[in-house]
Order: sequence, then C-alpha cells, then structure tokens
Amino acid sequence: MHVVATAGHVDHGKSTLVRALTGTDPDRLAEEQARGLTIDLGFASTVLPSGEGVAFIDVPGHVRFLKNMLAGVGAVDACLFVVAATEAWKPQSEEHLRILELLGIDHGVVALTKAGLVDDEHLALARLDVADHVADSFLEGAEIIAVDAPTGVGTADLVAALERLVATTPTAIDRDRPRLWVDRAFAARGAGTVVSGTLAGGTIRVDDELVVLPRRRPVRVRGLQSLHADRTEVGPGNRLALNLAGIGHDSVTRGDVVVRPGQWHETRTVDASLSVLAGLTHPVSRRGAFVAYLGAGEFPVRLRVLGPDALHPGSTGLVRLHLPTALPLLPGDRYVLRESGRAETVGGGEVLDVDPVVAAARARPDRSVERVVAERGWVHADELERLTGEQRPPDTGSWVVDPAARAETVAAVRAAVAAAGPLGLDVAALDDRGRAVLEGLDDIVVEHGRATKGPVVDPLAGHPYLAALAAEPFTPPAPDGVDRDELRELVRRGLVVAIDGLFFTPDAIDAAALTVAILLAAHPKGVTVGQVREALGTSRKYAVPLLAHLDATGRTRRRGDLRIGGPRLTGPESDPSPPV
Ligand SMILES: Nc1nc2c(ncn2[C@@H]2O[C@H](COP(=O)(O)OP(=O)(O)OP(=O)(O)O)[C@@H](O)[C@H]2O)c(=O)[nH]1
Ligand SMILES: [Mg+2]
Repeated sequence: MHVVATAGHVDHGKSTLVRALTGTDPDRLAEEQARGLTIDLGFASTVLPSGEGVAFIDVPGHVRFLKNMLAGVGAVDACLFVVAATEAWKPQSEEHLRILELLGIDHGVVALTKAGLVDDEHLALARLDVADHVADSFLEGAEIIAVDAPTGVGTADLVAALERLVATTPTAIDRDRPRLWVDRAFAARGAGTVVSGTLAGGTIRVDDELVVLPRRRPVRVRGLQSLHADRTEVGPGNRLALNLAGIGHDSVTRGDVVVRPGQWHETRTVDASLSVLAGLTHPVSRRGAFVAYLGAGEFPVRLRVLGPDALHPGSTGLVRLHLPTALPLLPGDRYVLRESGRAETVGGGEVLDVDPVVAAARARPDRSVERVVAERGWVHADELERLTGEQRPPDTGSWVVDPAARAETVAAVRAAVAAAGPLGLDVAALDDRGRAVLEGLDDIVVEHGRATKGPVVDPLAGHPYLAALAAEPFTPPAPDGVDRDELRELVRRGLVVAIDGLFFTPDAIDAAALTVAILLAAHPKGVTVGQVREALGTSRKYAVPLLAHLDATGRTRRRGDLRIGGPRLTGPESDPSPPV
C-alpha cells in the first residue's frame, strides 16, 4: 500500500477528487458537509487497476486548519497536489508545497482541477503557471493532469498517473522499529479505544505489547485494521487502526506515538537543521513563540540558533529545539517550524541529534554516527542504535568506543598494571570499561583475578625454521627455503644466532657451553675440539664454529689446542667460574 496525501489551496477540489477516485467522501464531519469545507483530516482508499492499494489522506486547504494539514502529511510517501485551473497558484498552494518539501516528500502528481470551468487557452496558462511554481521543487517535471469532477473528464488519466506514481515511489523500509504517530483517537462502539495513523519503520501485530508516548502508557494490541479489513499484522507504509487494551480513549490524542517499549530514546532536546523559507520577511532568532510539527503532533518549542545569532530567509543553519514533552525521535526525522505569534511557516528541517551532549555554544551536529561516538567516547551498542537508528557492532565489551577514548583507557590500564608490580592488579579494582579493555590486551595476562604484564610474545616465535633448528641443535639444517627477510629478522631478534654462515638456536649455544663446562670439570687442564665434537654428537664442521663463538662470547678461551673456561662460562652447578 502507498499512502498519498492531498495538498493545495482551499476549495481547489481536493476532497471532490478523493471522492471521485475512491467513492468515499473524506469530509466526514457534519460541519464539513454543511460548510462544504474540509476542517480535519479525511481518509479514503482504493485499489488501483494494477492491484496496488492507495490510501488517501485528505487535508484541509484553509490556512486556519493548517495544523490539521501538518498532522496528516508527516509520514506519507507521496502527494496528490491539487490546483484549480480557475484560480491557479494561490498562497496555500505555495505554503503546502514548501511544507511537503521540508518534510522530505519527493514524489507527487499534480491535478489541475475544475478544468471544465475554463476555456482551453486559460487551461494552458494555468498549466504553465503551475509548472513555473513547482520548478526547483520535488514536483519539477511531475505530471500535470487536467481533470473535471462533474463530467469525469481526466479521471482515467489521473488514475494512470497515480499508478505510475506509486510504481516509482519506494516502499516503506522495515527496520523492525515500528512507530505510529496517532492522527486520530476515538472510542469505537463495542471495541474500546481505537487510534489510527500511518505506520512507519516496522510491523505491528495483534497481541503486541506496546507503549503510548509521551505518557508512557503500556497497551496491548487487541485488534488491528487496515483499509477497513481486520488483520493480524500490518507492515510499514500502511494506514493502520489499532484497537488498544489498557488505555481509555481520552488518555490518547493526536500527536501521541505508539512504539515498542525500550526501542527509542525519548528526548526533550534535539539538535536539527533549519532551512528558513526564502519568502520569509525576517530572520529567525531565538525570539518568538515557535511551534514544531513532528510526526502528527504539534509542540510548542524553545529554539536556539547554533552558531550565528540568526538565520536569514533562504539560508539553512543549525538549531537546538527544546520540546515540552519527551518524544521518541531519531536523526532523519523531519519537522516543520511555524511561528505562532505571526501564524506563519518559518521553515523546517531534519533532526540531527536526539541527545545532544555538547553545549549549544560548541555543538555542530550532523548525521554521522562517528560524531555521536566521538562526543561520548564510550557508548553501549544498543544505546547507539537508539540514538542513531544505526546498528554498529560493539568493539570493546558491549560498547562502541571512540579510538582516542579507548587509547586513553588502555594507557590507564597499562599504567595501573605496571604500578601493581609482580603481584599483579586486582581486576575487580578496574571499572567496567577498564575490564572490557583488558580483555583485548595481548601483553597483559589475567590469572586468578589479577592482571600482570605478560611475556612479550614474538610473532616470529613459532617460525618453522626455529622448530627445524631445535630438532637438530648441533647439526643445524641450512636455511633452505627460508625467506631472507624473515631470516634476517630472526637473527635481529636473537631467536637465531648466525655463526660463519651457520645458524644455531641460542639454546643450542647454551647447551654447548654447558657441555664444555661439564667436560672441563673432568679435564681441568682443558679439552680438545675432538672431545667437544664427540660430546655434542656432531662433526668438526659445527663444533669448530660453535667453539669459536664460545671464545668470542667469553665462555671459553683457547690455549694452544685446548679450550679452558672463560670469564663468562657458567658451570654445571651454575656457579660462574672464577676469572682466569
Ligand atoms: N466544476 C467543478 N467543480 C469542482 C471540481 N472540483 C471541485 N469542485 C467544487 O469545488 C468546491 C470545493 O471542492 P472541495 O473538493 O471541497 O475542495 P477542497 O480542496 O477539498 O477544499 P478544502 O478541503 O476546504 O481545502 C465544491 O463545491 C466542489 O463541488 C471540478 O473539477 N469541477
Ligand atoms: Mg477538502
């Protein structure tokens, strides 16, 4: 289903057109019937020949009822823009177009009504006039269909244009986060409280436990209807009537919101963009009594311009809005701003931040999730979704953390572990963030609830050449097939010792030194290369360079053909030999 709102100046034929298209008179109030004037929103639907369902929200054109018009257009996909050929472009044609544009509606078709009351030349001029006025708006290039209700001329063309319109209008997105702004609430005989609205963001089912905001009244869905048919579930982008248990019809009103509990950040302060209408005759500053139209509601707001003191007509800036009650809002929600004192539409924009944490003097809101994270440093992933509508996987515990804030905590944890010394730091002494960071630190070991600095793990420690050397410590294999850079790095890190083009592990050299020490204990006058070679079970090819290395590192000394202990030789009882 697509939901299409009418728009246009008073008396231009919106309701007549809806009745012609659906067979239902959207003017349901007795007063509307008597005065031939739409006062409040009207609803009617039809199924197009293509099989697509279209629900119309018929809005009043009279400027006095503009707030009712605003309640109806907050969640629609597209518009049926009505201009009477007899009068052409009028003030509320302009105002409605601006409002739709501020609300981000970007699909529509234009009906040039009362075509039978003007001659062809006049009709052609009216068409040019309309095309002129919608240029540079979302309706630029939209189809303009001349219709005449009494004779039915043009109705079939309009139906065809509506089919093309709904075919090109994207269907509503299901984010599993349903939100229904209530545009009607009433008591239905035998059913109790019924609220209706245009559903966005997700599906609502019978028996769902929901909450009515801002009063936070828990309710249960007793039944639901769409297009007058009972349903067990209704998805986003549909008109929906909810029969609610748990609330009296006088406790819920237009502008209230029905949502799932726990899915929304309820806010009384938002940062938003504000595009000031070019036709305004004065700048917008904090002075003035403003009303914001959000969803189907009308809320008196206090406003502060962020940055400059005032925003000039035709410009776009940033504002902070203070609401009278907490509402379930998300970045991307659109609003229209009116000044109640002057009864004029000032402009409107997009919610950018539903929980500003930076002081107004410094706040520079935008839609970026990274900004929200950076301004907080640490934010729980589920909270971040409530604040932005976006899902980001947590990177530290259950948090999404700004890199700078994480680095700060990592440094603090490392310092605390270092200060705790060899006994280690009691992990319970860290806060949740510190513990979450600890889990990701490779250089810190947690045992029995205490964190200590762990051994430095060398990424090359598991290198296969090391294993090959360890298997044959005194007849070490040549480094065939070992990457030259890796070999150089193994040597640089001391994992491998290079001696005259041969490679040994440091353990092999220590073991050779120990073997020499043991031999010397039995032969205090000295040992020959042959004795050492035999003791190590190797050949001269390896024994000679090994002994040369022991000489060079002070563990043995040459005396003629013999080796005696050097100053650094460690004996079998691990007593250093006395210097000779
Ligand atoms: N001749 C002719 N009269 C029309 C046509 N469309 C509407 N009218 C008449 O114009 C008058 C106003 O029509 P509505 O449909 O009530 O106009 P509206 O735009 O809904 O008016 P508001 O809701 O008050 O803004 C009624 O008397 C209609 O009969 C048309 O195409 N041709
Ligand atoms: Mg009407």
